[in-house]
Amino acid sequence: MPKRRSKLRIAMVGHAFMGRAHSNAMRQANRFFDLPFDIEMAVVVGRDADRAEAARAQFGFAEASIDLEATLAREDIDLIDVATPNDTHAPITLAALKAGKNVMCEKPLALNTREAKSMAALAKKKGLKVGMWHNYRRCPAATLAQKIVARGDIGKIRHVRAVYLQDWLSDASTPASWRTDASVCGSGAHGDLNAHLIDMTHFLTGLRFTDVSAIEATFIKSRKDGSGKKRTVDVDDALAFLARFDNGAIGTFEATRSAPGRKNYNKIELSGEKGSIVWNLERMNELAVFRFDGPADTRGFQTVMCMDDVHPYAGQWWPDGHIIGYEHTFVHTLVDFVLSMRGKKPFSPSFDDGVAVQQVLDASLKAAKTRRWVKVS
Ligand code: SOE
Repeated sequence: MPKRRSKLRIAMVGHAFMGRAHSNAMRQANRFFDLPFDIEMAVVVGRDADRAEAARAQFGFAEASIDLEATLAREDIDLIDVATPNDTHAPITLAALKAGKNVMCEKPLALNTREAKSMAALAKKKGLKVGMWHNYRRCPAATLAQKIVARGDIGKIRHVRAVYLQDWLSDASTPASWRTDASVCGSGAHGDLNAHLIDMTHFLTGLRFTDVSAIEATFIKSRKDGSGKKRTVDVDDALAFLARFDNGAIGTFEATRSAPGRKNYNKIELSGEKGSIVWNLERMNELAVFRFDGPADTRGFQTVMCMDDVHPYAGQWWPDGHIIGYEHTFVHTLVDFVLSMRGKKPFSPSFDDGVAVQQVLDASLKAAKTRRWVKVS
């Protein structure tokens, strides 16, 4: 008889792009990883009954609901997954924590540092398990990069060079959406894409940002929404910033949705005193590594394919070299979160990590608006 495991019942709020990615992770996690819980996709919560029902049927939840309050009041729900647009991360999370639920939340944690801190404080006060879906940390090659840096293989970090380039807002005919409305998303490419770069920098290097200076641009100042109504775009299309770190290193960061030809070009390069590392989501299973040791005449960047069983997560999937993709990074995130619910190992990114990202986002947005260097508090 197989050992019976306890159930972990999840209610997912929101069912668009991220809901699809998260629910796929919920379906795959037990099939590929040995977990202390059987994940049960209990409820998907939405705002519209027909759409929530369609998501239930397609994603495989047992029930659909448009009543968040009633869902939070249910005793049989263990974890609330927040997969909604940014302005609802804080209210949904705070309500879930008040109801005694564990929470996984999409990035960025909140619209601003104040909101993010209130979420982190309540989670601590309630002693509940919380985490964030910064999924790129858990690409095997990115996780390996963190190990390489922590081992000291490239020495003390001197430079962080990071870009996140997309092109879907290049064209003025692309409609307005919640992603171009500051009251819903907080900021544009900055909060959406620089949030990933900032989190990845924290994860890979352990460094903290001290000061930032920034420029931003909104190239297309109004767009029509789905019904043809003209909407002002009050967020950045692009925001670039310079940073100083607590160890004396310097960094450059650029996020844009107006870089024709760049689809999801999320690239980070670290230069240390002994070597360098480059990772790019568009070649997500490879890591470029350079080190000054070894014979000088064959020295150069080496491309490591991070898909052997010696690499993080890879051995749980397919035989060596049988590559994985974007969706697997969400599976890894969920797996580590679920493991952390039983074990002693804390899960990161935590809400404190989300606050740290938000502080850099807020400081660099302020730097762009005031055209001054701003200290990261
Ligand atoms: C859209 O720009 C988006 O889907 C982001 O919201 C994600 O966080 C990023 O991973 C890819 O691009």
